[in-house]
Amino acid sequence: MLKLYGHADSINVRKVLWACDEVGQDYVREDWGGAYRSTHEQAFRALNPVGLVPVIEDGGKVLRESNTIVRYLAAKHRRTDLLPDDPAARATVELWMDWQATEFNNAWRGAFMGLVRKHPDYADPDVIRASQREWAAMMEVLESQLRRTGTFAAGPGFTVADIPIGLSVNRWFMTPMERPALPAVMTCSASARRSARTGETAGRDGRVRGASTADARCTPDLR
Ligand SMILES: N[C@@H](CCC(=O)N[C@@H](CS)C(=O)NCC(=O)O)C(=O)O
Repeated sequence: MLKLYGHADSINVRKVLWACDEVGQDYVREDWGGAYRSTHEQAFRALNPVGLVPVIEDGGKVLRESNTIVRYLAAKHRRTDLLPDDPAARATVELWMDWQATEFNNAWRGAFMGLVRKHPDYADPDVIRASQREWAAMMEVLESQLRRTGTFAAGPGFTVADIPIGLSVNRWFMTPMERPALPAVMTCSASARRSARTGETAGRDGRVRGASTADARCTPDLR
């Protein structure tokens, strides 16, 4: 059984929960990080010297980095619809995941930490405003891409790229701030939310999705 280390309030842990659901991977999860067991504990550092969640242990293999874990799960379950074999198609999926992990993720940190988590290190209104501007610019990039593809980040079908990007978009809508109108993002996420609620996009193997995973996909990500 795959073991997932990390608390479910973490966006990066939620990526793994969502991916497990997509591929029908059973797992057990332990709360680490955040308000739970400290990732400074030696037991955790032995698994991940970087000290961040999520970490998984699967068949004796230990892996860290949420996007890597998401790709691992798709590959392990031979879900070439989620992560294509064709090098060019695969690279397109990966480039959107890399963009999420680097540019997109870094843009929203100041606004999210300041406005939602109320973290004292991000209390400066100038830092928050600068982050909001960068975040909006990244959302414009996504808006243009979604206009081109119709619905999903890397093309016409759902792929693993939509997991990190979908969760980041969730934060955009849930953060209390002014937002420019982004019609394609709005339409795509509305239909994704509807699908997630009725279980249309996941559980293709007929598996009933657990409440924890539905939570990972649908609830306001504001803790
Ligand atoms: N690049 C890493 C980032 C992981 C990360 O930043 N994790 C945060 C939670 S979202 C963390 O472990 N923070 C320390 C803690 O929660 O104690 C990944 O994608 O897995």
